[in-house]
Amino acid sequence: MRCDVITLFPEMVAPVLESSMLKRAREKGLLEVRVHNLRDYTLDKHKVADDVPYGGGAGMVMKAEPIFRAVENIRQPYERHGEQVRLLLPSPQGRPFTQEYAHQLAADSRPLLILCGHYEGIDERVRVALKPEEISIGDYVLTGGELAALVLIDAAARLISGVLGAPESLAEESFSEPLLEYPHYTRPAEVRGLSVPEVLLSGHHEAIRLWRRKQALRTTQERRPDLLKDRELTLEDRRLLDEIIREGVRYAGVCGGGG
Ligand code: 4GX
Repeated sequence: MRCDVITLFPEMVAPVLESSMLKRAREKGLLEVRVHNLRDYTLDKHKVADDVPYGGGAGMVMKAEPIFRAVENIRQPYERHGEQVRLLLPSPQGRPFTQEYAHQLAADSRPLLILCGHYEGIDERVRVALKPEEISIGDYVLTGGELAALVLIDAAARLISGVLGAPESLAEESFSEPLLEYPHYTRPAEVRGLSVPEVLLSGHHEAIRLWRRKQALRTTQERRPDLLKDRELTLEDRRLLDEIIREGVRYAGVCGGGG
């Protein structure tokens, strides 16, 4: 996966790419990300990349010309090799980002070029001329597109074969399925008087599989019933869900949390 990021704040992006799994993916050559400072594409001596909005009002708008120059300069070497780039623009007005969308980005052979808007946004003429694919990572407002760009890169990169340790951790994970995760435990067997469910220490693989399946179904039923609605259930899942319903609600769900 190849990715170029255009931003006025490269320092917001670079450290995340130099940590954890994304760092390792880059070291393995599975992920290539280059961060470009939009200021480098300005032409005036003060390197101005934003300006006040026509018509007045609060905030600043990113100027069109530096963005055009950045996109053209970054695209050029790819196009000389006969490659099209996929231009992405994180924005609350974009198409909602989902796990399926992440798969689609990961599977695309084209390099991704992510344009990060900051402040109030970008001059509308950039949208008109370059027709970027607008993506929203959720219905809330960020200070800029940088964190959203990192979300896109992170979610897509981990789907590339070889980025995660074991391939099965991808196959059985939530949202590919889509079920929420079952609870995880690691050593010691008791901490602060809290123990690990007996079945996980039993070594009975089938009993463990069923327990995990049931927990995943329980959490999904309680917190995200929308994920189970209109879904074909196997006989096994149906039976586990019946048990769960008979046992009653154990987790207060979103009502008891921040919601
Ligand atoms: N999911 N923001 C982008 C500035 C902006 C506005 C319009 C381009 C066009 C966001 C989100 C998000 C805040 C990033 C506004 N840039 N991005 N920024 N939610 O809130 O993706």
